[in-house]
Amino acid sequence: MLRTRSRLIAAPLAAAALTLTVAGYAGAADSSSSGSTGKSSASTASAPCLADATTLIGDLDGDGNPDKISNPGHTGTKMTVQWGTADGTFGKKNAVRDLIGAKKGEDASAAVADFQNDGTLDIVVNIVKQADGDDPSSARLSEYRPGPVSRKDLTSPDGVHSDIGDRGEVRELSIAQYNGDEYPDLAVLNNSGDGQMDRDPRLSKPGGGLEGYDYDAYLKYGEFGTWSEPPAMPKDGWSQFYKSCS
Ligand SMILES: [Ca+2]
Ligand SMILES: [Ca+2]
Repeated sequence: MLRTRSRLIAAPLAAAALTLTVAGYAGAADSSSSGSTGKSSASTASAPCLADATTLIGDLDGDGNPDKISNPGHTGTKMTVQWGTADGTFGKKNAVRDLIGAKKGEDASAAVADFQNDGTLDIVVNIVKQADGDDPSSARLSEYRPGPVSRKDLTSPDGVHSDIGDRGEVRELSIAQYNGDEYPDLAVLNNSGDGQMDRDPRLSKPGGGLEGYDYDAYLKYGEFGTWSEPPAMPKDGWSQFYKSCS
C-alpha cells in the first residue's frame, strides 16, 4: 500500500515533465530527420509507444507502469487491455467491452490515445444496441474519459459525455491525424440510418481533448457511404503519433 501511494504522488510530476517531451516528439516526427529533439532516455521509457502496428504501450491507469492496449484490425471493437506491473510484465488480457459493462447483444467500441498529450493515455468508449429497422438507435453509453482511468471499469473522474453516440450507431472508432497538430483526432464509423454509413471526424481541441460534431470538419475530413460500401477508416492513426518501442 505504501509503495502504491508514493507512486501515485510521483505520477503528476512525471506527467508534467512528459507534456514537454511528447510535444517535442510530434514535432520531430513531422520534420523527418531533424535531429534528436526530446529523445532523452527518460521520455523513451514513459511516453506511449508501439510494440507493433496494433499494440500500444502506455500508462492508462496512471500507476506509472506502462500498460498494453491491443486493437486488432484498428476497429476499436476487439480491444483488450493488459495492466502493467512494476517489473515491466503485463497481466492477463481484459476485453474492453467487458470492462465497460457491455451486455450481450450490445456493440462496444473504444479508441485509446493520449488525446491530451500529458503522458497518460485517454479513452473514448461507446456502447449501443443495434436497432432492428432503418432508424439507428443512440448510444447507451458514450464518453470521453481522460486518463488515468480505473482498472475495474475504465471510468475516469474527469469523464464527460461524448456526442459520437447521439447521431447514430457507432460501428468502429479509430485514431486519426486530421488537422495536423500534435493532438490525436478521432474517426467514427457511424450508421446514420436508412442504409447510410458515415465516417465522422472528431477533431482535437487546441489544448487537447476532442471537439463535438462539426459540420465543416465533416465536409473536410468525413465521408459518406452505404451499409454495403462503408467509407474507409484510418488504420495509421497510432503510427502518426507514436514511434516504435524498439
Ligand atoms: Ca499502468
Ligand atoms: Ca489533431
